[in-house]
Amino acid sequence: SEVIPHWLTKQAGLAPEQTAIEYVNGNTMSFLELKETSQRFARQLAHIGVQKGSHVGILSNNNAAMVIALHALSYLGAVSVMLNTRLTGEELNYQLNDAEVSLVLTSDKLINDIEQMNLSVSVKTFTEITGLPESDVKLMTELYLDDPFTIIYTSGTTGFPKGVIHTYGNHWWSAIGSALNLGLSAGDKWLATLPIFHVSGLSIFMKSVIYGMPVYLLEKFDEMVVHDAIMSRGVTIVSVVTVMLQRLVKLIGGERYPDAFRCMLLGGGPAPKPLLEKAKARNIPVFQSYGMTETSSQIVTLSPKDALNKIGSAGKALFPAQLQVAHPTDDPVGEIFVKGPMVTKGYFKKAEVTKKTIQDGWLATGDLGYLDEGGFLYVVDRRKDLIISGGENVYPTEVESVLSGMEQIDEVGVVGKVDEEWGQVPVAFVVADGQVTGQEIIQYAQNYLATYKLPKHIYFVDSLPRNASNKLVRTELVKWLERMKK
Ligand code: S0N
Ligand code: AMP
Ligand code: MG
Ligand code: MG
Ligand code: MG
Repeated sequence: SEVIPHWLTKQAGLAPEQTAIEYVNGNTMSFLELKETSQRFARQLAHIGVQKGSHVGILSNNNAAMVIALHALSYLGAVSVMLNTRLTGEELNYQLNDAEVSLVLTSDKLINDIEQMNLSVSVKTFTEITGLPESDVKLMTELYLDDPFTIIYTSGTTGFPKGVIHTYGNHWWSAIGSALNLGLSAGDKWLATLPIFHVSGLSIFMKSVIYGMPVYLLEKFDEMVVHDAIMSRGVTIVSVVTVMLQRLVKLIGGERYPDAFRCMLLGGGPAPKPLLEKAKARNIPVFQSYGMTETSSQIVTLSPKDALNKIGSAGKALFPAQLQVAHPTDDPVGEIFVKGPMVTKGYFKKAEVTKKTIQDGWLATGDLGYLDEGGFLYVVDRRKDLIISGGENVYPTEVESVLSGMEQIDEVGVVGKVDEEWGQVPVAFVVADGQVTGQEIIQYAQNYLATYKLPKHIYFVDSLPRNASNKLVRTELVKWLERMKK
């Protein structure tokens, strides 16, 4: 395995005084401070038994302590399992158990809610850790690019989430590929408002240590604060999902972003053409991209110089990546395959699925698309049945299996419905015994499912469309929805 110096130690040596993290209140933390704080945190974690190979959950909304914990775990050679704070206790326990997590770290803000959840492993706050004595352990001075660093769960078509393993090398090459595309500028400052528990937010902090670049850290998305950061805080790059861009476009009106603001990196799902055109009219330099948890962030990106004539395209594969569309017939549309050093080597403890999904390095994305004559990718459909609501994934089977556990429900089918705000939201078609209301169904489901997965509407029907082998035909449900609109 290739080996590089520990990237934070290296950056703290190259640019000790350089700002690593800047907060909304104006305070900053330098790379040297980040290194020293992370190393101390590592020794404190070691005091309670965290060691090489430990799996530690990080369950927090964006804050600096979470970034410090992440680097601390890398100094111990431990793996960070990044947990989505919108999940219920049920959903979290599934991931904690599957990922073999031995300890969860969280914030002071969340600890009370988390204590109500009955998580199956011990939970400590970042603050508690900083009060512990330091153990005199040897910290990692080098990183082996093939070693695992993070695990992030993503749902499969079967409904059960799978842990995507990212090695140091995956993150390294993702950051390098992005820089070869966007370029690096000495004045760059990347705004982090996307959740760090997603690879969209996490990858910004990997780039930060690898480039020596400051990150302007937001604890929560707020379009006014993002707007202000672009207008007057020297932010040059912002990563967003569609719903965020929508809110920003509404806000900007006649104003013009400063020229130093050079990239609005848009990803995580499809972007409606009218939105891209509006952004264009307001001179917002949108870079549309295509990527997924498995690719450690964007793997295909469209630059603004092509944005005009290639509107709707996600662009071309980043330099160290390859892209193919498999179309066994004359139809140019087919499954998208990607390959490259930023692509995961597999799912944690899921050898079978890994073998099926990644062959000869090529990852079968399950998404459908086509390449134009210039080699630009157009994504036309998502992974089978996947619903994306505001950048969060909802798998119909996951919602269906929860709802069908309700006694009064005989059959259920879930599909995505177009939504002004979120892009898509899940709705459910239910065959019930007549004794249950939509509200009761939602109340029941809340115990098991994150809010964004709850059906926004329940349609009571007499039967569900099924094919000859009695399988639910969701495409037929989508047609029912379309007919109802008329
Ligand atoms: C858009 C966000 C910020 C919306 O959340 P907001 O406004 O903060 O809501 P809250 O105040 O927390 O809650 C209010 C109510 O809204 C519900 N709600 C919240 N989010 C959603 C949602 N997504 N869908 C439906 N409902 C939602 C709450 O539940 C609450 O409801 P009530 O009041 O009933 O309790 C937030 O959703 C957000 O942060 N979304 C983005 C998530 C994300 O990052 N997705 C990307 C994942 N993909 C990847 O990581 C790979 C691609 C990638 O790397 C990438 C992606 C984008 C850009 C760049 C890259 C890259 O390549 O670098
Ligand atoms: P995630 O599992 O959260 O990483 O989500 C990745 C999925 O988002 C991909 O497999 C696609 O289905 C979808 N996606 C990402 N980028 C785009 C895009 N530019 N257009 C359409 N869908 C996208
Ligand atoms: Mg996913
Ligand atoms: Mg997503
Ligand atoms: Mg039942």
